[in-house]
Formats: sequence, structure tokens, C-alpha cells
Amino acid sequence: MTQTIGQPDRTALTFDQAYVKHWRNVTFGGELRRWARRWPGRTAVVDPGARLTFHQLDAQADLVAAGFARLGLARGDRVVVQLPNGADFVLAWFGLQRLGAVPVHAMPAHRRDEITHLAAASGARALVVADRQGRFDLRAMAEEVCADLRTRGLTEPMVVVVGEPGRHIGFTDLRAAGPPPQPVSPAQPVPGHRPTLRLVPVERADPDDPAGPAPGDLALLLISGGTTGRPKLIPRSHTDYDLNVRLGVRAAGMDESTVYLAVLPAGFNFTLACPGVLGALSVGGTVVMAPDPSPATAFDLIEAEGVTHTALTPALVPHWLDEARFRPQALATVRVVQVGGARLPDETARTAGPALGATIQQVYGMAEGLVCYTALDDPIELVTTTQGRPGCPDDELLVVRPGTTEPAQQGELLVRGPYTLRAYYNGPQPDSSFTADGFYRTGDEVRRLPGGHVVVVGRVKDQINRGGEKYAAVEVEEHLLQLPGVGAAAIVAVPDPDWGDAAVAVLVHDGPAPTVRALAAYLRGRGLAAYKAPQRVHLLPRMPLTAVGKVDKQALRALLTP
Ligand code: J2J
Repeated sequence: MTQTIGQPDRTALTFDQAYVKHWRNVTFGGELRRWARRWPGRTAVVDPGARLTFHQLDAQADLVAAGFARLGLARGDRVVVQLPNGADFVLAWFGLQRLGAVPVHAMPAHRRDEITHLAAASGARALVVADRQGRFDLRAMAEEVCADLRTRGLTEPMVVVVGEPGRHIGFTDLRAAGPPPQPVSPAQPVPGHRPTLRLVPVERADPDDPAGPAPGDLALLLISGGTTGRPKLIPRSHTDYDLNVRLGVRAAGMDESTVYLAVLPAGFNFTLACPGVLGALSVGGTVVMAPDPSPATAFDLIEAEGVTHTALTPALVPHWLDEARFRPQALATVRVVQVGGARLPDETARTAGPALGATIQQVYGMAEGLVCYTALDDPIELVTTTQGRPGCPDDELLVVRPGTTEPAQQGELLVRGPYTLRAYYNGPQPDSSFTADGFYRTGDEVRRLPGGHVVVVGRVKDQINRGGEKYAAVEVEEHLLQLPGVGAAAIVAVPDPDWGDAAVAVLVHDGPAPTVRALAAYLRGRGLAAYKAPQRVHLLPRMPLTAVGKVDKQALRALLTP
């Protein structure tokens, strides 16, 4: 039976009664309270400069929440968070959860253009950034973001800085009890502000946080890889995200003895909740935050902290294999290495387990919801050639001819389930990303084995997946079209042995081709993340078109792939 909940300012969301049994009446603020009561003295979070017990994490999250409240933030307010892996990420995240405010998960690689978009699309009232990233000054970037939003007449967020705040609000001051810090820009009402956005019908308060948000409320906004333009915002509620975490805990075999190393950005769905940071904390385990993704740093931390679980993208695996050749003993405590975010080549999957002395778990997930895992005791053949099975028995998977709902042996994967979104945040209605009956079109080309394992064979969406970092081709194409002399532009993914995809910029251009370096500099100047720069440039006298006049990417791919 399906039931529809009306949304005053959104299209109705439909959900299935069958899902209710999977959902718990919890919020992340209440969860942290319970964890702290159960394991007060255990180590929750470690980074090179901090070591917090569950009790300390809980108490400090209260201070952070109070600090945000003094700035004028309230339940339902969106806050763009762009922080490196560290205890401060966890503190900021739980502080916002306590308040019922909603973190919008930016990635560390994002730059002015992406952050401005995330702030605008979410109507963010604050931005939490680090002072700098290497030589790059994120405070200056935040100021440019604010100026841009101001010019467009949009909400100008307050800027909170972890590290040296400059003329902004210091995260350390925010946490200190005492008189309220002065916001640099006054808190402004946000047009269209909605205190609650019920995604799942769990309305009873969490008993451990009775004054907090409802479990069905919006808890966080993740970002989509993007297929048709800029990244879209993915609404996740406390309830559905809690389920996401629990399914991951079960699949990855986490328990009180778990020590999870966060190598990939903590704001990435995989790292945070599959089962990741939240999973480890939820069972009384410890989270170790790697300040950089290098194998050298990771191996040091593994040895020092006795890491049992971690998660990598396929692009990182060869580097770990190199390091493991020299320091195999460093990995003695590691039990499970999850790999996901892009297709892991079968051959790498085969060699990685023995070389790392750990069980490899393939994870095929998406910020939109569905996460598949190979089981820890799956036969090696399945672990090395498939991307696992869905985490929940009520995940409904359909394989269809792309763009249709006609069943196919191999085709586009559609999914519907108790932790998969039904609409993007403020998304268009109707939205071609969903079928009429609520299935999300993943844009991934898959086939399924008789036992239910999913094999990802390709992609029907026009997206580049550069070692797990994704972007819509059109996002870069739009910038390339603004270049003088460019008559037509296409970004085409071709196979790359190390990164999964290499992006080729195909240009119809008057005069000599711009170099890869020139394009990278140009896109950087436009405020784009570095991973969106193409790896090759290819000039053509004219762009091949399909019968309906679109750029024929298949023809281009055939032309570019020997
Ligand atoms: C092939 N493609 C994969 C895999 C993701 C866990 C793990 C990853 C993500 C993630 C995530 C893949 N093999 N093993 O959110 O919880 C590609 C698919 C998919 C898209 C989603 C998680 N694992 N992919 O990568 O939202 O194309 O999530 O649709 O960033 O990554 O990207 P994203």
C-alpha cells in the first residue's frame, strides 16, 4: 500500500508502508546523546591534533549548537560545510544536528563556482570553511562567494572559519561558552525558509532529544554527481540516513572494536554513512581522520591507531598496493577495505585482498540512496567481479532499457526504497530523474546475477567519473563555450587505466587548439574545482550530431577511443 504525504510547497512524496518497519524514531542529535551515555570514556574521534571521547564529543556538540544558535541559526537553516577531515568536521556536523540545522556537504576540492551554487541552491545562512587548504585561502573564496550572492540579491551567508578566522567568525570562539560572538553580516531571513521538511513520516520526537528536530525532518543535503547541469541537492532525513548507516554497519561487520580510518572526504556519503564515520560511532567504535589521502599518512595512522576498517576509491588502491609492498606489517590490524565510488577493475580487486591482507568489500552506492555491498563472506569470484547486493530487502531494483521502464537483461538501473530519495531538494516537477511511480533513474548501466548481485557495466548518464569525483559534462561544456573562438564544445569520457575516466575536451575552434594547461587555468579562473579540468583536447572541423541535433557523444567516444 502506498500513502502520500502532501507538501505545501513541493510535490507530494510517496512512500510505501512496508518501509515503516525499517525506520527508527531517532535523530543524529539524540543518537550522539545515547552513544555518549553508553560509552562515555571510549575514544570517538582522533585526528593529528585532537582526541575526543564520546562524552567530550557530546558536550562539545552542545557548545557548537549553542554557538550557532547565538549567531541566529535555527532549526531547518541550511549551512554549507566545507571542511577537511578532522575532529572539527565531526563537531560542526553534530553541532548542526543538535540544532536541527542542515549541513550541505561541499567537497574539499570545490571552489567558488561550486560553493556559490550550493549556497544559492540551498539558501544557506552560513558557510563553514577551513582557513586555508595548502596555499589556497578559503576565507578569500568565501568572501567572493558572499559577494557573488549579494550581487544576485540572494541570502548572504555568515562565514565561520576553522583555523585562523581573519575578519570572520572563528569556530573556536563559537564553541567557547560566553557572550555571543558578533556575526559579521546580520542574520537575514531566508526567502522560502521552511522550518521542517518531512521526508518520511516519522514525526514523534527522539526521546533523547525531545526539543530537537523530528526524525522525519531534513537532516542533511548531499550533492549529486550531476548529469544535466550543476549538482543537485539530495534531501536526507534523520530516519532514512539512520537506516543507511545501520545497513552499512551490518554489511561491513562493524562493532565496538572497530577503528575506522576516514581517508576520503568525510562529507562524502560513502565515508560518512556507508557505514563510515557514523557507522563506527554508532557501535562505540573510533573514527580516525586522515588529514590527507596519501598512503604514507594512512599507513602511519593505521599503525598508530590499530585501524580495522577503511574506504577507498579504486584510484587509490594501486597506491596502497605500492605502499603495502614496503610496509606490509603496517596493515596488520586491517580487516575490511571497502572500495567504491567508481568501478574497481576485476584484476585489481583480485590482487588487492591478499596484498593488503584484508577482506575487500565492493561498495556501489549513491548519495541519492541505494548502497550495494559485497558480503564479507561472499565467494572471491563475486567479490572481484560484482558490486554487491542492495543493503535492504525493500530496495526495489529494476533493470530497464535506458530512458524507458521496459525490462532488460542489461540496462539502466532504477531504484526505489526506504532510504532512496523521491525528489531532489527544490527539484523540478516533474523530474525526468524519476519514473511516474517514484523510481530513481541511476543513469548506471548494470546487469544482475541470479543471486541478486549487481554488476556495473557502464553508464548512460552524461557524466565524468574521475576516480570517484563526478561532474556533469554539460557543466564544463558551458564554460568552454564562452571561450573566444570556440564554436562548439563537448566533454567526452574515455577510459583511463588509473582514474576510470579521462575527460577529452572536443572543440570546434578557430585557430590553434588551446592546451590542456590553458584550459585548466581558464576553468580554475572561472571558479571550478580542479578535477573538472579535461585531460586532453581534440579539435574537430565540425561536431557530429545525432538525428535530433544533439552532440553525438557515442560517435565522439568511438573516434577518441582507439
Ligand atoms: C561503479 N560505479 C560506482 C562502484 C559508485 C558508497 C559508495 C560510493 C558512493 C558514490 C556512495 C560505484 N562501481 N562500486 O554514495 O554511499 C558511481 C555510479 C553511481 C555514482 C554515485 C556510497 N560506486 N559508482 O560514489 O553519489 O555511477 O556516490 O551512480 O558520489 O557513482 O556517485 P556518488
